Amino acid sequence: MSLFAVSALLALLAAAPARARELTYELGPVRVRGLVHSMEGPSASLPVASDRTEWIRRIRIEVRDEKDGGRPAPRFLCHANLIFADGTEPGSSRARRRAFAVLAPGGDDIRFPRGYGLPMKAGRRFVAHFMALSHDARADADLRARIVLDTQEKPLKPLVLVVRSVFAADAGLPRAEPSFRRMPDTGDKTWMIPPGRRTLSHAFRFPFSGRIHYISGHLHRYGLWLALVEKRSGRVLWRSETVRTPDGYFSSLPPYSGERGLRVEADRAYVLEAGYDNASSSAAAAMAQIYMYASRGER
Ligand SMILES: [Cu+2]
Repeated sequence: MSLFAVSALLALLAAAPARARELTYELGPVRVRGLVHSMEGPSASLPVASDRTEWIRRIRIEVRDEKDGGRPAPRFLCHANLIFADGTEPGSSRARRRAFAVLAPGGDDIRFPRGYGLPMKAGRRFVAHFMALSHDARADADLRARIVLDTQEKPLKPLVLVVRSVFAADAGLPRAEPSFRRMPDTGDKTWMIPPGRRTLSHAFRFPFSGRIHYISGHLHRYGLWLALVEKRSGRVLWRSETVRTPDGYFSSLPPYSGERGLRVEADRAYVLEAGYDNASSSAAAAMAQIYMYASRGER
């Protein structure tokens, strides 16, 4: 082998391990006119299958308004999900569908800590889904969403998404209407919060022991904070205060990201807590959700 061949091979080996690439999914356009409530907006779905086994290191979404010269319009994001499809088409049986990544207002760019990622097996089918909303009665937008995945072939430690929500029953509040009449499985995750301050909570058991390496969350307008608490000891594992955007309509929750992670035990109870202060004089539709990306079995 010539010296040139050896150095070419070495260069190839140095480049080969990661084999990073960017995957882009274009969704839309969807049309938004006037007020559109959360979870009731127009949506777009795209069935996808990965052509190789790879690992997602970062997920982000860009929402643009074609009527506004293609300018970024993140205020129209309700949510975007990557959902394992397992043979079902968008809109058909939901029984085996499970989101493995969720992007929500203020949490539209997920970067996992070094060494961790979401596995995507070659040939596994999933759906990229985007839903719009509008807090603006004068809105008139044609929206396109671009979901971008940064991936690599070199294996990372796998993360599993665990989602938990405060339900209307937990909060002792009526569920939002007319939302969700057609989505009975998710219906009572949106409820009507009366004026004033209150703390809402939902107790749950973590489905496995391991470490949480990334947390994002979702609150509606008037949301103040979100926290993950160990029920018995009252120890706060994570708490994030909302940062209000200038328009005051949605607020972002700074995420948690850590290589060390937060230890969780399968046999232990945890509580999702959310603080709200409805400053208006009438009840408002609200939600509280946490998206925990955890590695199973890590001590
Ligand atoms: Cu919501």
